[in-house]
Amino acid sequence: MARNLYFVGTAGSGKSTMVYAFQQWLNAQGLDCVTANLDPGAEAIRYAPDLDVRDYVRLDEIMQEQDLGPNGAQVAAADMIAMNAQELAEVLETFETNYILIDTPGQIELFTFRASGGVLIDAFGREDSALIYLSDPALVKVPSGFVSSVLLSATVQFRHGVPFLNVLSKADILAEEDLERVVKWSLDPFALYEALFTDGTTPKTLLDVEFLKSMETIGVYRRIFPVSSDLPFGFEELYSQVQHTFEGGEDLQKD
Ligand SMILES: Nc1nc2c(ncn2[C@@H]2O[C@H](COP(=O)(O)OP(=O)(O)OP(=O)(O)O)[C@@H](O)[C@H]2O)c(=O)[nH]1
Ligand SMILES: [Mg+2]
Repeated sequence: MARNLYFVGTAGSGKSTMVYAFQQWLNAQGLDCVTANLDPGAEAIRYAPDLDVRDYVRLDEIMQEQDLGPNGAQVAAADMIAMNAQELAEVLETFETNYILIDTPGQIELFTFRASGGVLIDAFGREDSALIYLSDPALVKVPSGFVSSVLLSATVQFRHGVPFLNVLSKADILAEEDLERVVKWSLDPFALYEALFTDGTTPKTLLDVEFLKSMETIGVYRRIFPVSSDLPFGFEELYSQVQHTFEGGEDLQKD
């Protein structure tokens, strides 16, 4: 049974590039995988998707036919894709492979807040699924952004309820010391609390280390694994975390 890896993250966080780069990396290790594009609005993608939702639903056509703007059309498209979930699942079942790398729509709310995300996860096999959440360096390099990203990832975890990995995307654009700081924040809520305090932009009422610790307790505050699709680096660690996730269950992912 193939394992489904969903690449999820805010717009432009590097999902499509990571699907491409991770496929290259897996193939270079002699490991087989297929790719699936669930973004009907994708324009140029570097990998050649083995399953492409654009063959079923076209964003430009929906915009024209239903007289919608790009966001309204994305919402309509998400619902239409859900109607095709069974057919898409049957296509995926024809591949004999170990991993299916699944690229999700640009805006995270489409996959997270519309019903279609869960419908697709169910159709493709929920028990064989994991989410790879991409944190964007532009957001997480400052402490307030880091907390926002944790909260957003918690939203995704609550919504989908499948095993979860936290990746720092585009890690090559951060200076070494910034990278180390972000990783440290992901390991130590006290370090993050201190940084929030020093930064001074967070309202006092929100500065509460117990709040950060409680996110750690319930398991939504996770270690972040830096990955660069450009250089590339971090894929070996990502792959080993993916294996832990499936072999060791949820607990192994916590730090
Ligand atoms: N430096 C650097 N840039 C990257 C990396 N990965 C992606 N990018 C750049 O980030 C931008 C967005 O990348 P995409 O892969 O399209 O991101 P996405 O999340 O699929 O974007 P949408 O689907 O449009 O939301 C592009 O300009 C990429 O070249 C990386 O590892 N390093
Ligand atoms: Mg994309």
